[in-house]
Amino acid sequence: MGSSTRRGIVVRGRCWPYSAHVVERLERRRLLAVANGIWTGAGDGINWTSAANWSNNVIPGPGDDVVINVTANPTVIVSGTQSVKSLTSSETIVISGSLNVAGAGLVKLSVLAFGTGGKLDINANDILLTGTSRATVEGYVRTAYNGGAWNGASGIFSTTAKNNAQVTTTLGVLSGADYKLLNGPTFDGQSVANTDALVKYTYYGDVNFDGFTDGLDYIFIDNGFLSHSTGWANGDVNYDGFVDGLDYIFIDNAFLSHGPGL
Ligand SMILES: [Ca+2]
Ligand SMILES: [Ca+2]
Ligand SMILES: [Ca+2]
Repeated sequence: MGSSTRRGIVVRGRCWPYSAHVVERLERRRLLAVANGIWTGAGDGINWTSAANWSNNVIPGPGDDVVINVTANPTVIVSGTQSVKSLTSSETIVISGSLNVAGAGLVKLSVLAFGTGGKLDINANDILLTGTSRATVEGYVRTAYNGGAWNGASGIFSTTAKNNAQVTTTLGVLSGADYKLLNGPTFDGQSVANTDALVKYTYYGDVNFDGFTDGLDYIFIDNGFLSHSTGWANGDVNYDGFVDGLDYIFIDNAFLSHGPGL
């Protein structure tokens, strides 16, 4: 009932009836226009491996820019072997499997945690974490780095650094407060809060995160050595808790290589 009114589009004085088929095709095209990799949480709302949690009901792959940001504040569990192009999340992420960031671009995270054997491989990318402390993040890198072998049981990895035959690059960790003091308010184009933690793929010894290892870094490192300090900011670039001759071997090697800015 009520459908007797003729519906259509008036063109040149003639009313052309709608084609239900055309409308259906347009709607389908609109749905397909949503990219893969957008978290909807429409499945179980928690598991990365539940396709129904993702746009188009597709678990994202190495060509997809992943964005996890919903009104609810779920803890998203990553399991299995996953690879994405880029990763941005405002929600808590717990990695129990392995997650590889295959593309180029800043990884933006809030709270990051690892289950047993969980691995995040950022290759040559950087990370900005808004909900995880510098000390916790440094622990993740230390565990993965495992004295330079990059074969730790879990944590934040860089396969790019591992495969660097010159052993000039690694992952550095700074607090937002230290970074801002040295470089100003933005990191890879994103504004930084004092409580943020930053991870940078850079040269051994680039303790100020400007992408080079140079005399300015040596001022900080020498000071760290003389004051028996620790942490990346003070020159403990191999994360063993000391600034000592072993760090200087890595740092001098990177300094002498004069690689391009990172
Ligand atoms: Ca949320
Ligand atoms: Ca530097
Ligand atoms: Ca050290």
